[in-house]
Amino acid sequence: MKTKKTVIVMGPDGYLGHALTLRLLNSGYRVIGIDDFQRRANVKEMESFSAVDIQSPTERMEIFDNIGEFHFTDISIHEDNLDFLAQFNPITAIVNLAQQPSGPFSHKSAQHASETTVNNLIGTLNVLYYMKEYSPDAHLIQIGSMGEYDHSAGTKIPEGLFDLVIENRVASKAIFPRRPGSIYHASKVASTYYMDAAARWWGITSTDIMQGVVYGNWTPEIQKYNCPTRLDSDEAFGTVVNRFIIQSLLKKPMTIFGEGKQQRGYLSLTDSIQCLMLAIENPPVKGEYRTWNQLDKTYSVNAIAGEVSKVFSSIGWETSVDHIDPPRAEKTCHFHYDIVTDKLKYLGFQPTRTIRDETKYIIEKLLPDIDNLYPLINVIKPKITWK
Ligand code: USQ
Repeated sequence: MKTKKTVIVMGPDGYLGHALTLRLLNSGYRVIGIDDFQRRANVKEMESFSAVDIQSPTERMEIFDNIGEFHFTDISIHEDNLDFLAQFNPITAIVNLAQQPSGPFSHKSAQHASETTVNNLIGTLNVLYYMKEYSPDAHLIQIGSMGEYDHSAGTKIPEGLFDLVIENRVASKAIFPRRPGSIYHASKVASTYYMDAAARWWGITSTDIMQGVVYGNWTPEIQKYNCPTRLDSDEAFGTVVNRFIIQSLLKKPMTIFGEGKQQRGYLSLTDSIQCLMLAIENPPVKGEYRTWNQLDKTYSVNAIAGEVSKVFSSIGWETSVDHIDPPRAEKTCHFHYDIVTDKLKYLGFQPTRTIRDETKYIIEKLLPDIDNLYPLINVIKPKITWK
């Protein structure tokens, strides 16, 4: 019998981790999950909840077990020893999604800043040391962020590495300059340097993904197994498209920060998982630190509000917008935003779902029980600021 390939998913209870676990199990991989359920606790701390009902951890495990081979351990990657993972060697890939993913949450207080830093950085270091000692042939895949770069730099942004030219001399490939927009993004920048160093020092193979903002809730496996991933809409864990959909369902104006002309790269949930699978199935050369930019299209926040409102108009539902004082330290005017995304194109990435597709899907899913959403009115207005 052919042995199944093994992938360690760190964070299988999170927004991306849950959807990735379903896809891997459905594709015949053996999946080893590690999670401390921090995302559930942090959303509770924001006095919020997932707009889409999600199963309990136990129910999710049962579903995973029924699809394929899934092993789970309830530990924190930044606090606990990972040596036990060696029993699952040979490991094809380790996907580290066990990270605190929110800029606003990291700016809630000094304690949140420090917890985000410890969680994300010590987590990455622990994984790298584990790999060095026990699984040197595995491939680490880590979600970095497009926000590691200066969004408003005004230059074309290459895929992480570029030819640095100073006084007509070309340096060997340099990491493109970083200028993180939050404490959270700064933790991602530091992880980038650790991963690059681990390739040079210990020959660790890795892919560091500079991902844009993810939206939506649909994947074919979520539909097939009726096992949704979470959909947050609070200021910390709700990304902008998802927030605008919920705000419009609640008949509240979409909260555009400032002028709303700031651009970002966006991609749907299922397309983010498609890219992660491409990373797993196409590892870099052994010992290489690889990095790429992961997004489908760039939009301004105003354009996103436009996309969401078009879908609502098509069902006769009125929407509105409110330009509010920007809570973050970011430019909200127009700037040149040009991101190279050649590597994923080369691997065959084909975006499949648009903002309109996901808006339509979420409306259909949530409309029948819309009354359940009303408490989310309390988490619309941003309270955390960078100031
Ligand atoms: N925005 C609004 N109104 C809102 C919420 C957000 O105008 O109610 C704007 C923000 O100012 C920003 C854009 O929408 O310009 C995106 O914000 P977001 O909250 O959807 O996403 P962000 O904080 O940038 O972070 C998300 C993920 C993070 C990931 C990042 C990729 O939470 O994990 O790293 O997207 S990127 O934005 O490219 O850095």
